[in-house]
Amino acid sequence: MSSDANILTVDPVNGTTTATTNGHNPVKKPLKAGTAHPLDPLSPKEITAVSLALRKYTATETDVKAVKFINTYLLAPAKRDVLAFLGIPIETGKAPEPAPGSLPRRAESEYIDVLKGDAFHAELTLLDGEWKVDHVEKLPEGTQPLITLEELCLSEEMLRKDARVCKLAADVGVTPEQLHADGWAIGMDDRWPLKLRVQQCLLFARYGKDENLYAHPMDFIPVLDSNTFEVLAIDFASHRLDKENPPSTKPPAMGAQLKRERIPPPTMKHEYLPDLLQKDENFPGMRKDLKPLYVVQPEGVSFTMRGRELEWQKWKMHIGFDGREGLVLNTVTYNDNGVVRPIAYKLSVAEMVIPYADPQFPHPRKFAFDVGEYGMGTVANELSLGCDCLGTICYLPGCFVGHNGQPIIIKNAICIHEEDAGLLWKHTDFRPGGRAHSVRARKLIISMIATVANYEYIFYWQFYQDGTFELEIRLSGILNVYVLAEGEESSRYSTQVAPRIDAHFHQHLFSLRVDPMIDGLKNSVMETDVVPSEYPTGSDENYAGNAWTIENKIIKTTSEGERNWNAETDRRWTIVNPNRKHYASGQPVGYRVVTCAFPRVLAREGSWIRNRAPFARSNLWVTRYAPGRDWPAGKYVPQTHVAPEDSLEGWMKGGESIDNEDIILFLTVGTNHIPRPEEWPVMPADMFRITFKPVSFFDRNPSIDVPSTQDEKSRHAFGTANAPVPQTHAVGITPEAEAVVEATGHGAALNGHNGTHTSNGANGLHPNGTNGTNGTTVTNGTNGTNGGSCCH
Ligand SMILES: [Cu+2]
Repeated sequence: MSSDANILTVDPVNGTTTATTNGHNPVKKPLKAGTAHPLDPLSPKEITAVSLALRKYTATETDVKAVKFINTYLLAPAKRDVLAFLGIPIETGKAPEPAPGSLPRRAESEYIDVLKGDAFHAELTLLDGEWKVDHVEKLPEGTQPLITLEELCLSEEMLRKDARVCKLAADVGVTPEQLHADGWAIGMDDRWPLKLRVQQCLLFARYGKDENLYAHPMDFIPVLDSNTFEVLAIDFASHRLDKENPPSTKPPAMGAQLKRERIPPPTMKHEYLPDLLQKDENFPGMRKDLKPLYVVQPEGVSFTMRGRELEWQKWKMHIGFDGREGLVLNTVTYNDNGVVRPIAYKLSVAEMVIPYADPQFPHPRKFAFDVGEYGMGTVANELSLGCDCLGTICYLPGCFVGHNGQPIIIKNAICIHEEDAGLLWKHTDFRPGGRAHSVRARKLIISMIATVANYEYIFYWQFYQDGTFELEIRLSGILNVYVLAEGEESSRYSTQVAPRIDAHFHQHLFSLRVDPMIDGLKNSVMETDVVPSEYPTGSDENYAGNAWTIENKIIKTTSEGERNWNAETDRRWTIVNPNRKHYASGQPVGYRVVTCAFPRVLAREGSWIRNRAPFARSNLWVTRYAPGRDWPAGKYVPQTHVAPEDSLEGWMKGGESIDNEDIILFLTVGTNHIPRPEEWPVMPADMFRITFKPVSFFDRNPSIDVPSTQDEKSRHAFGTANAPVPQTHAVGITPEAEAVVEATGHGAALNGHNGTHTSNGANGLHPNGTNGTNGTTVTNGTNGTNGGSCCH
């Protein structure tokens, strides 16, 4: 931990915020204890109380004998009530609606009768300090709420006790203790009635403590009942050594056995933990040439927290959390010189699906919905100070319900901190004597990391001083792999990343739900194509042929609300408020979606994946907001065969107006992942961003008022302004090598140290010469930023 660490923490039970220096001495009392925001997630105490109320209800009103709780979460008050309660106007410039005296505190819960397998949904209200059950609904047969982390973990334990599984493992030299299972949703498999709650278990062997078990994939995949943990089937993928008789990709009938040889797991180790790596005699050792790099904020952070409400650089928002979506942002507003301007009511990753490409049974069952099947919040990491985020950190807790009804608390589920973000803007007047001015950017990052079995998803919501905000998603962790037999080659659908370790191609398709309120609730979406002029070269309208322009189109109804990106026309979408126009551009105020991360599902029409995840077929969906329109693939996702009517496709029907209405957007973003050997045994993070940029929203550059301050801690790397050193240092040349360079004179000749290099010329006319930053006497021009402030 840095000695300068100044830590803000939130009491995971009461939600109060405290600040400490060095993690020990309180320097500030809670900003406001137990600050009540109507979208605050259920506290651990509330989750306990809800469970208790439901236990009482089932004991007295029903014949259910034993339940396991699956998910308990806030049932949010109506949108307009929340805005009125918070004093946020539903139209910029107008007074907020009259605040309700109080808002009901309500909760939803799903639980399962473990004896009969029935699933229930309940709604409760807090009345006079006590949770009352409003109603309980038995869900239609076959409806399965989230698969829980506990169910996934229990699968491993139960498989080790199954004689058939142990025998199959022993046949390839794996003991029960070495057997490890990653529980997955079943995806699709018609061999069992939907009422059974089923999971498939991808198996791996682990031969030593903490070692990388994914290096030892096993060849069989048991299917389990998640309530009774009975092993229902054991599936094998065929292997392709017999090229004359390639196996069918059709799933086998129940009980059918494939004619195939067993494949023992590869035993070669592929470690990533340093202590285990060091045991490998071929490992050259950890790098030793990295010097410390600290992120230090000696005066503390520039943001304030009031409960879970954050304010930073004119931005204000509420940071929510639930077991299903994990990190969510609510009621995002921007204070534009005293005018509170609503931007978004809610921002969240509402769904995602990871379809794998290999058609050979049982691999097509791999298309996990990591939000709707597992819950991104339930697998959120306990973040570690000085490791996951650097600098001065505020953590927020997350909480969800366990099978027993008790809360499971992640103390540091969400990290909030600031980072330098490079240059915000700069201009140099290139004329002799002209001034240079540079302003550095700061970003505020609100992050969460979720581990879904082998993968890590790292979510960064980032806010900037120029009114931009974005979601950056990083993908790390370990590739999902299957075993190859000796001599078996990868198929067309995978990469052999290490001997006999086959990583299937797959997609990561996220559904980003945006509930906008750009200067108010009434918004539209404008589609813009960038196109060449329709007038030919040589024509009166376009003689030189240079003309190009934009074509704007407002998406009017849900019939045209399903849109796709077009790289050729550099298509972009802007969420606009048609009721407010920019004073100069005449365009409606808006926020534009900027990203190239627009893959679409590659599975064919009629595929299992497309039927269950229609959202993945298109990049943008715009529909009307209505309470409950939260889950693009449906509220209950596990074991669906098609997305239910109450999901995104259903909400697009009827041709409702989405122009100047309260709308929501679902953006399908992500990556096509073709595994590389360099992503083995652990993936360097892949990354993409979805950026929301103000367009005609602010009168001018809203960051014009960001001060330019010279960082007092910045230093010359290898000398001082008065004692310049050869730039050979800057490229990491060792002193010994440098001596050689100087002796030959090449260093001086190459880098202009002698003042003769033209690009660093002393006449001050070359742009590089006019604004040098290294403070040396010769290599700078006449008006550089050297040695002074960033502003001259
Ligand atoms: Cu991937």
